[in-house]
Amino acid sequence: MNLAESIQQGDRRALARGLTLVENETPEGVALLAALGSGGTAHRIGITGPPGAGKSTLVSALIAAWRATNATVGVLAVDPSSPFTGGALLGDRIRMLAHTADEHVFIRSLASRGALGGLAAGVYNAADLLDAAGFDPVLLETVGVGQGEVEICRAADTTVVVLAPGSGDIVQGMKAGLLEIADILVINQADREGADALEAALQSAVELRDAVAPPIVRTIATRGEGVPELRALLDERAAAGAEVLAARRLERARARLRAAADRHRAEAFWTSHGEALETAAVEVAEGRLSAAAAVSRLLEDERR
Ligand SMILES: Nc1nc2c(ncn2[C@@H]2O[C@H](COP(=O)(O)OP(=O)(O)OP(=O)(O)O)[C@@H](O)[C@H]2O)c(=O)[nH]1
Ligand SMILES: [Mg+2]
Repeated sequence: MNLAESIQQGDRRALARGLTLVENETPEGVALLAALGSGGTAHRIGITGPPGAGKSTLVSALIAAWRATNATVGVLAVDPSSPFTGGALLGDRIRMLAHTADEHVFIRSLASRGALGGLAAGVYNAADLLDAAGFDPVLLETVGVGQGEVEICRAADTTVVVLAPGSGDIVQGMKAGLLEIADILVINQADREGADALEAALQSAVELRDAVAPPIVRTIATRGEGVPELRALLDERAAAGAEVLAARRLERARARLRAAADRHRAEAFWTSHGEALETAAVEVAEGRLSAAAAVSRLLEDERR
């Protein structure tokens, strides 16, 4: 049996191997995705928000809710390389361990390799593979602190932004552009002081958006409270949102093609002009040439 067939049979070791291949965009990975067909039917849900908001706890509670109705759930947790969140990973693993014995749940941590374009492509491919392997929904957990994470959320059909009272989350969230990308806003840790204030702040912030204001849901992930409501909103979107999701998918396909073409072009460029870069770098370092002029020259060389 080949790898694609093993994955279709539900072989988890084969799936893990396949994920490594597609994540790194190896030729075998490309062939594997082609052999499996594109999938494209799973609801891809991005869960993002500031560090410690309770994303992993919420993901775990959502898994339990979906498992109760026999859904098969895939999770991609994008490990942040940032040192102040790195410590939470072990906790994540332990929390999620509750589900790892379940053959209808597949959880994978994707390492952040620094290069954002590359990481985003790896996440898209991994989501494709889980989708093609029959997981639905596919969840993507990322820490929403910067543009890179926002980028990864484009891999999702639906983006859930998780905030918690206090700790200036709202300000942080706005800075990272989180409110603009939210399809659903979650106020987690609603048992803590400041939930009302956060909700009021969110209400007035989302009213300023051009688009339809996203629903706001309160949860206490540790106790599973509010999770059925959140799940209902997600299922509703998956069921009724064919047009919404189609538009999102088209946007995603465009972004992926663009990124792939950019990478391809850049690679071809540096393969043929690598030496010219070195020469120009020396001139820029010695102050004989501005960086902008160096770039113009490299591009001109390419046209010849
Ligand atoms: N009081 C309270 N604590 C919560 C709630 N949800 C999560 N927590 C706690 O908040 C802490 C952080 O939760 P995580 O689920 O690890 O948060 P996270 O957003 O995944 O964190 P990072 O992955 O590090 O960004 C943990 O100690 C949780 O037990 C909640 O609803 N109420
Ligand atoms: Mg987490």
